Amino acid sequence: MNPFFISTPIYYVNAKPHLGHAYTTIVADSINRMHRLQNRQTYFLTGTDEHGDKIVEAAARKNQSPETYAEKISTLFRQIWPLLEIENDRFIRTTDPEHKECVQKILLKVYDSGDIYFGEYGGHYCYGCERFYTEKELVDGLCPDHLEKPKFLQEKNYFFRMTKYLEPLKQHILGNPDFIRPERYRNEVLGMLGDELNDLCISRPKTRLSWGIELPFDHNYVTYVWFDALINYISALGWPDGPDFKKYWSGAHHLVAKDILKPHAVFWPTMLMAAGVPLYRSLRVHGYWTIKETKMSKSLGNVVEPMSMKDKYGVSCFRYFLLREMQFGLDASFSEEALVGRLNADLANDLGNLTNRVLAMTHKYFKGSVPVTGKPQDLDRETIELGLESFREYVRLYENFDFAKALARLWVFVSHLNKYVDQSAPWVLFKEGNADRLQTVMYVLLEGLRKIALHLWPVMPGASEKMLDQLGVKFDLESIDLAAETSHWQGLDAGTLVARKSNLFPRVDLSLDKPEGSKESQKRKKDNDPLVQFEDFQKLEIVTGKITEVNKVQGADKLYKLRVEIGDDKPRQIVAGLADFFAATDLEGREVIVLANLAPKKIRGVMSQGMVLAVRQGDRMSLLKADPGVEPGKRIS
Ligand code: ME8
Repeated sequence: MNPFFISTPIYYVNAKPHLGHAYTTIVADSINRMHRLQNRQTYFLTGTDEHGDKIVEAAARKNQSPETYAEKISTLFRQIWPLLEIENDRFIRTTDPEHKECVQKILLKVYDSGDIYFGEYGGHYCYGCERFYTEKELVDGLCPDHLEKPKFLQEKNYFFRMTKYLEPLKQHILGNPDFIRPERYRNEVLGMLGDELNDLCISRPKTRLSWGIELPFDHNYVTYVWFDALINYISALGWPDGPDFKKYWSGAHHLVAKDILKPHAVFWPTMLMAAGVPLYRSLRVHGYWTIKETKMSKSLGNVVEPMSMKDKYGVSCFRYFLLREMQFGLDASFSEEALVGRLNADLANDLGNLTNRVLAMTHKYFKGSVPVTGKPQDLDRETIELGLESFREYVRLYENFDFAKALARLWVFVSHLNKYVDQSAPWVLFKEGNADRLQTVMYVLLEGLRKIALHLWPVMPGASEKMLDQLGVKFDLESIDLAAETSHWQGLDAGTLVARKSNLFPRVDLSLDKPEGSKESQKRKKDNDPLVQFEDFQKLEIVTGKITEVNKVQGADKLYKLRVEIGDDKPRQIVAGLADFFAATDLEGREVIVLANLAPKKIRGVMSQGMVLAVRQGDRMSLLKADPGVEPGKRIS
């Protein structure tokens, strides 16, 4: 069996980890564990991307050097992953000396072969994405991801002859259907290759940016951040001669979200071709976690903190929800209600109750000891067959990155076992003294639970190991034979002692779970109180602003799309119902008051990031503003 290599993107260190980063890293951990469970040799790589404009800007905002800032945020990522039961083999940083050396080696190789040349280029540069956009890629003149107007830059730079490799790349994609998955992203990339793509600008003059890896052939330039970052996937393995590179690279799978499809599906494979390195095996692309239909992202400020979810609901439940809720490849919406819904239905009700009932019956009928199985009847045989088939399908779907479908398939069996308890009614068998049948039924149930717990290890390792422990089994990775587990119904030894009960997945009630008088119930009371507490008011970020641009929103007569400066370097785009009251020219240059931390929302397809405060009297609208001379960005207190 080929060794398995899985990587996540290396995350920018311009902000702390959020749920989107946690999702990708949990998926990587979980698919890696599925391979570990089958005793394959595996390598799981994650890390941080630390060079570039973004990091310099974020560090400057905190009055820190890029080195200090990068170190601080990178440490946060490294500390959080183990708490989410993520077990990576290596955490790479683009500031690691071996990585820098590797990037320079590749640059020199490609330069020497004539695929890097010096030229002049002008283009629309988005600092958020750290890349140039063509006119065609912009939406209403803005970067589609950051909703900001890119800056037009013209300068002399080094270019990678990417266009030379586009046709070979297309042929590779056509000849290898699994190279980019799911299918929709493969088609998207084939579409990109049909468009006119240019050579890739791979340097930045040091006069503009010095926080990067110096070009080995020109000391006045540093490497473009993507050319630096993508190489982490092989520098971590010790390219070209390292034993890990030799062992793992042919089984390399990259995991990313759709935001960075192009760098991974076009830049990276063409870079590998130019450097004479074989291509990775497959690219697996997932969709976005959204909040109320808007992408969760640090630049929009609507992120969910993974640690608060873990602290509130437990790591197992959090991991289960992420893997069960998102259909891999499509967007999924995050809400605590949905998380609690899954926790209660799937974990507390279906699996938790079943485990509790079976453990309690084992104690009642057999003093807690696993019975010897009797002769199976039709109902037992059907159950066993369905179970084995469910486990096989589950593993197949899981290995295909279809996590939600895999878990749904496993839960068909969990639900079946719940029915099986009712149909075979062990309490009646006990009353009737039907010992042989009772032993068979209880063995089918206990062995079913053991197999379920084992198969859940990639999803929730901690809970899986505890559940096995409750069934009297010590989890031992080395001794597991998953192929055997899915072909026969044996494993639990008769006489094994099981726990009295299992409370792994307690129910959660979002509204009534906290008793009267508790801190939480007092908070609930406060939340319903019509009077606003001071700390609630403090949450509102109300600031002075200035309207700098006004445009109509297509198909909505009452709405304007405003560009509002609020002091920081990022102007806001706000959709406001002001068109009935003001001509566009009346609004341009007006000073206003803005609620700046309103959750971003799409209005008529246009993203709105705040609210302009106004007073309406009859058919007159008046805009609030501060006294003359107050600059944009001052907070109202
Ligand atoms: O792009 N939903 O780093 P980054 C799902 N440094 N996943 C999300 C997400 C969301 N709302 N938001 C972020 C970079 N992610 C580069 C990568 S790789 C050589 C260099 C996850 O910090 C997802 O995996 O912006 C996405 O691709 C990644 O974070 C982007 O992380």
